[in-house]
Amino acid sequence: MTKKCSGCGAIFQTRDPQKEGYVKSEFYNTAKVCERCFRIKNYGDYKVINKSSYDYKKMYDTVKKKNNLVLFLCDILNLDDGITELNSFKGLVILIITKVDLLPKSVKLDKIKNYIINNYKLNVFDIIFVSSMKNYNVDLLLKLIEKNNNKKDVYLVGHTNAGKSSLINALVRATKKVDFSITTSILPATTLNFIKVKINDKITLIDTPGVIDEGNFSFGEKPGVVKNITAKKEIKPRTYQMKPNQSLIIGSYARIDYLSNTKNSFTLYLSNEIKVKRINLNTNDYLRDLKLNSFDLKDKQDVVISGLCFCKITNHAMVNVYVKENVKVYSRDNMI
Ligand SMILES: Nc1nc2c(ncn2[C@@H]2O[C@H](COP(=O)(O)OP(=O)(O)OP(=O)(O)O)[C@@H](O)[C@H]2O)c(=O)[nH]1
Ligand SMILES: [Mg+2]
Repeated sequence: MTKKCSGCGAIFQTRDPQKEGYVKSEFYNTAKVCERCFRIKNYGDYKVINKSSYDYKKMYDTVKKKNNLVLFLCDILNLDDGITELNSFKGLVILIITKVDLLPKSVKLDKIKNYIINNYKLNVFDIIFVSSMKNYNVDLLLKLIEKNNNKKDVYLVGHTNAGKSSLINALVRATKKVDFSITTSILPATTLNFIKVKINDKITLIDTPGVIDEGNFSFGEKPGVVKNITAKKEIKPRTYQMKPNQSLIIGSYARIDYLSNTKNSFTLYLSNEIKVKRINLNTNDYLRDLKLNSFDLKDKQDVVISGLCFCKITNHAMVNVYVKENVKVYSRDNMI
């Protein structure tokens, strides 16, 4: 009989330590989790498993065709037009915006909800903001699932790292008062296969492997960089009164040059651990060898560097953003 890892969903195997689901043969009968999950949980030590995006897409496409209730998760810091993907699910969809504990408490979530409704044409039943870490709205979500679940199985989908496994763990804690844990981690592609978690006789939650976002700054990065750029606590926004010909240097990752000739206000939302420096644009070429993205922004727009930060800008601004190749950089109306 095949056995599955309760941490990542991979089928156990004893032949290849580099492949998913590996356990030493002496532990095959007793192990609950694979070696990789054991090491993530106990040592924070992560091994990347190379699974093709094709495999992930295939799993995702199976869920799209189902008539079940779907929870579509999106990290509040990675909100972009990728969420319109939820319109291609056949079942009833609830949009879950995760990790709201990372935004300053002063931010009005209703404003973001309106922002989402006004900017994206979404076919959703409801939009809920949650924090699995702080148990914010977890009970409310559970009630919503109970009320609207048409079949037993409820699927959680979304980009890798959106917080699907963490939310299942939080929902289990809320119902069964036990410390349950599917493996979660700061690095992408932690869950490798479907994982079924029975909540009660009427609800079974199904965790799915996240879709990999190749435009996210974390894609292909070393664990050290991912740890540095990922916000773990409430973000302290950093405001800079920008004068013409000034630049912001964001760690060793990106550079924003301000090219307009009036004063302006830039507020950066990013991990508190990233150092930011303001410099004179003309005397320093640091990071100018990275890919250039130019923007002519209207009043009250953000420039977003996917997975790294967003910069809220008050007035019309010409900016040049330098960041590594393949990272999605885009503008949007102020989200906050
Ligand atoms: N601050 C904060 N971090 C969270 C929250 N939920 C999840 N995270 C963190 O986000 C990272 C990814 O969480 P996971 O639950 O592994 O994400 P996932 O969607 O299951 O990812 P894959 O399995 O790779 O698809 C982990 O480091 C979590 O600790 C939250 O509510 N607040
Ligand atoms: Mg997961």
